[in-house]
Amino acid sequence: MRTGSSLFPTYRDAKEKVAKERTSIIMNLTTKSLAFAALCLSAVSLYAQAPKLVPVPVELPKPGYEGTPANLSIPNLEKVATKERAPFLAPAGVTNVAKGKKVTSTEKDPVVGDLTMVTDGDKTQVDGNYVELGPGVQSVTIDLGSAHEIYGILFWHYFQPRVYFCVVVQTADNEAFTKNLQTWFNNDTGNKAKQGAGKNMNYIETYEGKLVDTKGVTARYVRLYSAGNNVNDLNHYIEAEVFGRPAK
Ligand SMILES: [Ca+2]
Repeated sequence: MRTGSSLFPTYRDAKEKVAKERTSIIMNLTTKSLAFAALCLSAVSLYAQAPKLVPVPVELPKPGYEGTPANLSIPNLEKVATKERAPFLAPAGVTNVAKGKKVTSTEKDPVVGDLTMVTDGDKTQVDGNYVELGPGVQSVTIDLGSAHEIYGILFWHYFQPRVYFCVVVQTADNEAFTKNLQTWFNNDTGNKAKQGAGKNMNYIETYEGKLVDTKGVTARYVRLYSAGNNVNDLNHYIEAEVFGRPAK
């Protein structure tokens, strides 16, 4: 049997239930807001931790003899870029750490120029401003003197629009290239340099040089291979730059 006194508690219960539900919704929303705020804060802190990237200080030489030779019939050849290369980004403070560093080579006695020309900072695109290495597979090795974080390797073989073959770019921790050996570019599809068959494309030399991304790898040594070019069997280097900073 229902009485007035039992109706009132039912109404009160209903009111309390609504109030509880409201509180629960508010609590739930507050929890969600707090979670969202925490997420925002962690995103901000992640952003704060991420290194600020800036263009590396590439100083391009004045163009030498540019243009595409008409008789260039080379397989796996990259199209000539129609505009300048985009800025290459790396953490602030990254510079050319190869300048003035010691260079060794499979060519012990270059006929033209000498090995110091690879890192002397002079990349003027003129005849004679290069070291010439003998025919066939040859390499140059740059010793940075200590471990560096390396973001990019930029190099010029020649001042005319030639194609150099079997271009391989490597980094390693030791001079024998047995510790932490990593290959960053390899267009030696026939494995002539015995560094493994590469999948990158042949490219035409320009005043912008070839820039290879090395993703901030830590290494002390940089090695560049080539095996002749489309004009003759010789190898040349105008300059090689290594954009990095001392490893922590
Ligand atoms: Ca030079």
